[in-house]
Amino acid sequence: MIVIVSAMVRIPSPIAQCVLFKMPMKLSVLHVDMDAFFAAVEVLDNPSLRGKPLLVGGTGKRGVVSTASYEAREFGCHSAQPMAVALKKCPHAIVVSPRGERYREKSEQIFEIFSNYTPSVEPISVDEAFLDIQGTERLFGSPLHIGEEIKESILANTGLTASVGIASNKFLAKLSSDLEKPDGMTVMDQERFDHQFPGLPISKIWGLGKATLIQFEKVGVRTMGDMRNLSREWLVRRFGLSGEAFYKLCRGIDGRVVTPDHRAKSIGQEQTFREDIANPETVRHNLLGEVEQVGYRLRKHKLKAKRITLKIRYGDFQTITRGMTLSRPTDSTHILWEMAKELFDKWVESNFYPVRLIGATASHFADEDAQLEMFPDQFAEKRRQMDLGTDAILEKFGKNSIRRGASIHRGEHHHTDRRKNPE
Ligand code: TTP
Ligand code: MG
Repeated sequence: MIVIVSAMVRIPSPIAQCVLFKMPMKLSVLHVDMDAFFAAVEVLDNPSLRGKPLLVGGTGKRGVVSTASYEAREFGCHSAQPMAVALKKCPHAIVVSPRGERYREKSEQIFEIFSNYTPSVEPISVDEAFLDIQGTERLFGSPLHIGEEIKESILANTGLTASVGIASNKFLAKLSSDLEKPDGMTVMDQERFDHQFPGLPISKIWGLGKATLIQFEKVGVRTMGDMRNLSREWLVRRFGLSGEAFYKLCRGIDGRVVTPDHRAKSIGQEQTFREDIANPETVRHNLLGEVEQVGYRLRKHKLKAKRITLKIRYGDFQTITRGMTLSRPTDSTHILWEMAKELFDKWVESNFYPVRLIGATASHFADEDAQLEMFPDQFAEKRRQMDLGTDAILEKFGKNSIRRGASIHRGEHHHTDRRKNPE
């Protein structure tokens, strides 16, 4: 306890003063996250599964749970768990293979609905997005009204439920959408922020893993309110840049803005796991799904990227990136995955630690150099056809992803023109 006393904030910093003097919270960001997405789609298409413990995922030896229905979660099953472990916890669970194309179809319907409300939609994954709702009140009414309408529209058009969080920034909006899941609607207004936020466990901080939790527990910090008692200096000394982030987040401060794809300088996709993942295969499985999404979004926006970057966050919030630059821009999933896989495998070989978050980002958009087209890559057309085909039936984590991954792994169609530039 001595540690805490010595770390108490004595003079409020400018940020702490903002909090003390209560800057009004403008409800400008909406976060939507579908409930048990893959499982919910399966139930929709096969109503006899409703109310039953359901695991969607790979059934093979190294099968991984993509998601578990809420009924299966009661037995301790969850995403990114080896299927064998999940079945030990819930032997009577029904296992279903993922059907990526169906999830993509549903995902597109959902994103179509978002775009009716604002052009500023930032996709985070197939079933999740931030919406900037500033300036939409005149057209659509209060933030709460917009949130309710979006939920209703999703249900009416897709038959699925979503959880919505509305707040003054991305961090609070994402945290809020999770508070009343499933079918939740949470507005983090000033009153709720004052009353509920300080008591929330710090595990609600997006990306804060077990190792960091333990470090905080050791100094008696469990809640956001507890964390506020630690000085900025202490947090930075202990956690570096992450400490700076913690200092702000536990005060509900987050400066990140909603960045829609068409304004983005990069297109990325990331996955935060609910617990640290110690099995590299599981992480790789998720990474492949992300790269497929990134490729799909590049092609959708007619963009080609020259650089791919992996983001890896450990359980202690420490984040590293590994990047590679190509000599010519690409929108091919095959090439992006080859790069990503190489970066990933190199990192796994050198120092693998349990992972809390994995992300893939394509950046440095450029036009294809016309001159290079004079020497076409003989496999390019084949890859292009494959991408066009899979765009229609794109799988985030499903069977086709695994097949695609396996074929790439064996080095089929192996031809790339690239310059490596690991960071
Ligand atoms: P999530 O939104 O994280 O989870 P969820 O929608 O299944 O459940 P929740 O109600 O808690 O939001 O992920 C969306 C989908 O992405 C999920 O249905 C399956 C897939 N997925 C994976 O394939 N692997 C993973 O590790 C995670 C977390 C998700
Ligand atoms: Mg979800």
